Amino acid sequence: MTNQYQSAQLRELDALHHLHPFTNHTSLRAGGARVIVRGDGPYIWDSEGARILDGMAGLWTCNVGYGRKELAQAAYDQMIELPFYNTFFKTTHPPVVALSRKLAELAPANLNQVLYGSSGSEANDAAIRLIRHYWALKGEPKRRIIISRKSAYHGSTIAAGSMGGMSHVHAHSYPVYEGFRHIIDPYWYGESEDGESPEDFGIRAARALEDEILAVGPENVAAFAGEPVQGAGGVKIAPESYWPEIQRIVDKYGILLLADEVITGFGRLGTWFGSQHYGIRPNLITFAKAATSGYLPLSGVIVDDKIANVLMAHDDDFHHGYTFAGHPVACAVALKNLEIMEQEKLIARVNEFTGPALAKMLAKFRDHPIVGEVRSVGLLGAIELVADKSTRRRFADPGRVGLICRDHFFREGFIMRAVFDTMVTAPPLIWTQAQFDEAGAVIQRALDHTLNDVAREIAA
Ligand code: PXG
Repeated sequence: MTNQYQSAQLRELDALHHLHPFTNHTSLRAGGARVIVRGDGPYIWDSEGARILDGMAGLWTCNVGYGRKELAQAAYDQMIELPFYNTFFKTTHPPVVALSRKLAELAPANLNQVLYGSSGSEANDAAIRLIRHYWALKGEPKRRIIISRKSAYHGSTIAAGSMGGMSHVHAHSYPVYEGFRHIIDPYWYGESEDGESPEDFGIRAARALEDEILAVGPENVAAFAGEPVQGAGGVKIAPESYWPEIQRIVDKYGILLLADEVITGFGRLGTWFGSQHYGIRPNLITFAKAATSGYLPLSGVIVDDKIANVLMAHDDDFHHGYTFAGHPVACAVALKNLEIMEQEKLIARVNEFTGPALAKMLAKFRDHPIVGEVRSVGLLGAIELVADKSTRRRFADPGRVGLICRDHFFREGFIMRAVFDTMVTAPPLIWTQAQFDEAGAVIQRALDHTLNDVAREIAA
């Protein structure tokens, strides 16, 4: 059915009828989209027959790789059994019960209840409402402010976009909702002062939370929200000192902690949740993407007993919910996906093999003339492109050189994302040494080509 059109026709019809997310439609219309037709393991294929190594796991999502027949079978079986029923009005079904039980087992000990959605944005909207509802039920309705960080990405709905810290998202179409504040992100390479160690900077970046709490009045603050590692913001990995200090401040003022694990959930940092990697004790965890490895949309917010108990003690509805919350087919696929991760020990493999292999592959580029820094944690990695290594001076017109580099990756049959001039990668958890070698060779050539393109701008 979907193969009824030829490549050129697909591109033309796509430009005529399809509005893409986060896309410059002028340039899309001029150049046309790349048509992806198939995936298998770590590779995808485009409509011209080119094989592409996917260094982004779809979009931080397809952790078990493409073409898993077991996931298709799980969806098929569930569709035959019960394709859909809602979970409103005191109904439930076996897949949602089994998945909730499983998530409670995998999440930190005191997080035991799951509220579902279909996207990360929805999960964060639900979390925002739950956080404010919790404080209202506790008799502290003034506690409405949620503090998050600059360059955070929490989704595209108006509330999740407001909680996010991306100014270009804020700039489009709506004023930021009131009740959100954004503090400095823990981005040592970009934000630290001359000679400031990562550990000192981590403490300073975390103390910005305390400053903000005091500035707005602790009695008005509901929660702090953060991604354990900022993903779309540029794989910004906080120094080791950061999260313990954030936790100390959260505890001191008794505010809630929301860990947005839409990217870091399900193994990416070598633990089921990134909070476990950093020893963070969140009250709420939002997840999406890799819960099903992207085979079907499913998201949710897992809440701790403290929040659940307050909800249960209140004899009224929480007026919130999505038709597809706990969709049976998505839940069945998520369960099978988690089973695959366990059977193939993919999380242990992040610690023992894939994570170290990524770090080793990136380390080779540390001395490249346009590379300012490489960094990684688990299976999240970044390469900073700079005009001057010694001063960390950026190229003029941020994002321009990142796109040049990304296009070289593309031409070489490799996908890595450009966040301005930071090249980021999030490989699936199934890469073998062969894929790390292939990626390493492509990155070397692409960096060399990029250097060639911008040679005149490089510091001698
Ligand atoms: N939180 C985080 C941490 C995310 O990374 C969302 C929430 C929103 O999820 P949904 O399912 O509503 O998209 C995300 C999504 C990119 C990119 O360019 C990243 C995301 C989405 C689209 C593009 O890196 N992350």
